[in-house]
Amino acid sequence: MSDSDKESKPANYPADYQPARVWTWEEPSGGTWASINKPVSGATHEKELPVGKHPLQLYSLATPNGVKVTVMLEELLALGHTGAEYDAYLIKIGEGDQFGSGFVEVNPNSKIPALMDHSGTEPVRVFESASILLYLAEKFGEFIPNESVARTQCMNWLFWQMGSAPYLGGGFGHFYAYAPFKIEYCIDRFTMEVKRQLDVLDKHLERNTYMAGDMYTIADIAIWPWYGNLMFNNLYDASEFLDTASYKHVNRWAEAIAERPAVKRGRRVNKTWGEENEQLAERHDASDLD
Ligand SMILES: N[C@@H](CCC(=O)N[C@@H](CS)C(=O)NCC(=O)O)C(=O)O
Repeated sequence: MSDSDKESKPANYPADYQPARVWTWEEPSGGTWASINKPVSGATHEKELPVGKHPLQLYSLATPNGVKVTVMLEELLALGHTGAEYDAYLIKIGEGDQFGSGFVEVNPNSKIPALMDHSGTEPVRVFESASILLYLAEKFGEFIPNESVARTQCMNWLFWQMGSAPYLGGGFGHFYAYAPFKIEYCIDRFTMEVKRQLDVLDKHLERNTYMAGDMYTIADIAIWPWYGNLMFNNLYDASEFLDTASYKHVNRWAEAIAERPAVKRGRRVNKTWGEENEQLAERHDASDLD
């Protein structure tokens, strides 16, 4: 690093690292997820997935991406769609279950949530949480507007979530909560972006009851587990740091959704941490949530 480079860098900038010409994987990074991160895809071990009695088989964990799907299924069941009955099996991502051969066959990207629909003549695999929400919304004709303009607004916010949440989770959450040491440059960069996103949501929710207007849709179901949970200090213990109380319209929306009985049920499924009465490792019957 030249003297002029050093002068332009903040005092706490890690000055001694220069990337090699070609990156090689020499050792785990040391962060919270170091033991499961690797630069190749595919199965690491043979492991069949269990299959229960219901048409829909979910393989997941109650992270925000997982909760999107269990909330959607509970909402569909609440409307009386018995075809949305499901078995929810636990995928322990901290222990590498997502790299088992059976899971990789359902989702080659090795990330929860993953869904198998056995209701038709051929089983259908569905992965990526927004794809699962859209699949279920279309299959049951619920939580998605029929009219083209309203449907497009719903899609805008559904895709907004998929593009934005990685900055909140993989960016802000990683460097604020999981990295082995605090790097001001990274925390500043992603805090700025997350606060900008919260401001986008706050301004939108000042004028709209839900993300796509008056109707509660898969856009809300996708956004709430991330940005709603942030309002309740359920993610990264970061509410104070991000001053989430100041986003009052996001708080109003988050609280209204949290009161929905299906949301209360869905957020418990595949949860193995927190208060004991909030946990349900696997769900195979509606009565499991009584
Ligand atoms: N874009 C994907 C992201 C899914 C995702 O990142 N899942 C995380 C848990 S929230 C996971 O399975 N991580 C395991 C790993 O990265 O090995 C989706 O929305 O479904």
